[in-house]
Amino acid sequence: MKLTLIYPAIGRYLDEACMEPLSLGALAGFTPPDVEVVLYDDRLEPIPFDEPTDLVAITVQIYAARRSYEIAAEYRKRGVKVIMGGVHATLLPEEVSQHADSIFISDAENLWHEVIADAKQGKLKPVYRGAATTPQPDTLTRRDLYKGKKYLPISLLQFGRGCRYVCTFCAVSSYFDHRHFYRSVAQTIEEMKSQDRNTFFFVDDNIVSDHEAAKALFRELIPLKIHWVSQASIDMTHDRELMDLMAKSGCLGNVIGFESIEAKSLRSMHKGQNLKGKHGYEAYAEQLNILRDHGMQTWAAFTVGHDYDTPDSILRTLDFALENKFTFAAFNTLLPYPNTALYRKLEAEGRLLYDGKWWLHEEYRYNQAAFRPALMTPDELTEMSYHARKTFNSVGSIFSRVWDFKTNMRNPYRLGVYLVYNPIFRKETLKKQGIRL
Ligand code: B12
Ligand code: SF4
Repeated sequence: MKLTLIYPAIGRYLDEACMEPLSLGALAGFTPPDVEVVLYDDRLEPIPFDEPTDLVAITVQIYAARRSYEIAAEYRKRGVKVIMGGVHATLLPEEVSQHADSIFISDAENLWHEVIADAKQGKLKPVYRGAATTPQPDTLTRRDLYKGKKYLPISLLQFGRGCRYVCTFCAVSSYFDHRHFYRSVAQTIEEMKSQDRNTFFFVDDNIVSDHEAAKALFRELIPLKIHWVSQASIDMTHDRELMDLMAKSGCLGNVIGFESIEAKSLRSMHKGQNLKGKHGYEAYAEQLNILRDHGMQTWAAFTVGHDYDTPDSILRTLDFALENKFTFAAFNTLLPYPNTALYRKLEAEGRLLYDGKWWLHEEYRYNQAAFRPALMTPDELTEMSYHARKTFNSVGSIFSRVWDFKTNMRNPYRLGVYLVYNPIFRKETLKKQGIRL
């Protein structure tokens, strides 16, 4: 039997700075060795639709949903069975099942072997219900499938998945029902040793969701002398032992969801964990000092378009990011992902645009507002969020943000990270704005 794994692009966007698709490498790792497996990454190579195969497995995320359905249709036209899984298939199975012979809900670890057995007998079921679970127990990622493709030189892996918090806009919180699951430290280290790089991206939704579990991992990372990045919630700064271990274990920095600098906005999105009982600015000042003292090159993530946001508050958020000389920052237009509390609220208030299904709409473009914001027009939100991204990633900003001797100028390696990745993200910001999905 031959299995073809596909990672769809967003629309027809060709990505010059792609990372290895961990979901598919993991899936290949659960596949019995007698099955031939090939992988095509639509973001960087053409898909050979006419190449013979027995089953096509596509991972579906919301931005790439339209493209995923196009790819599925090409294969099904040729009589090849298609199974779809991933975040979007889990959060919106009714939609995704219209485009596939079979859909897979939730994590695949415990049930993928059944899919393969059924496919071998030509008896694929229409729906498989997996369950949120520990990442990749007793299996390794099939990294050989990434060879020869132009991925960034960083190895992706997962220690944990899920997050204990309940931010109203977050698809991960819905997918995992605010639970988290950890792989054993021993198996995580084994995965790291099974490949040849020493720079890693733990794609955990929140690597510090459980402080003690994170500390156990960080202690074992210290002797490996590696560099790593991940995603983490800012309340980690309240635990000095955690921060010390994080720095000693080679952490360069984390994506941190600041989302907003206004306390009332943070409370309204149920992200009070960012505040530590204080007002936005005040809490962040203290937390940022701790991050800087530990040399963290922070990727600050903001979402703009919350109910208290105005064009002015977006400008203040931009100033905050520039003043703090963040290594990287994202100003994402707040988007209602299906099956989240935010989606349900906006739907109930009649504020959704594009018939409530922006990800399928012919006229929707990447990073556009998809609902009516409370205190500005949708166009103002789209423009201001692009203005913030463009300004933060301008050449002048790249030049002025570098001057931080605790973070970006801490040593030549840190400076290298800053200088290599900032121009890449600048190019991507300008190129991706307004593309078709
Ligand atoms: C790492 C990551 C990235 C990396 C990309 C890495 C890469 N390979 O290119 C970066 C930082 C670049 C990134 C970018 C973006 N990301 Co991202 N990303 C993630 C993250 C944190 C982890 C994904 C991962 O690798 N998980 C590890 C693997 C092993 O787990 P998995 O993907 O869940 O797969 C398991 C199951 O779902 C299932 N499965 C998955 N696919 C399939 C397919 C089949 C057939 C089957 C049977 C099973 C199956 O099996 C796997 C094992 O159990 C997720 C959060 C999350 N928890 O999913 C967000 C997430 C997927 N990203 C998201 C978004 C929005 C984006 C961006 C669009 C952000 C932006 N505004 O630009 C971009 C664009 C991505 C793109 N498609 O081009 C959203 C998607 C929302 C949604 N409803 O679909 C998520 C869920 C984050 C969130 N909090 O909302 N991302
Ligand atoms: S802290 Fe981050 S991962 Fe956790 S629920 Fe909030 S947005 Fe989602």
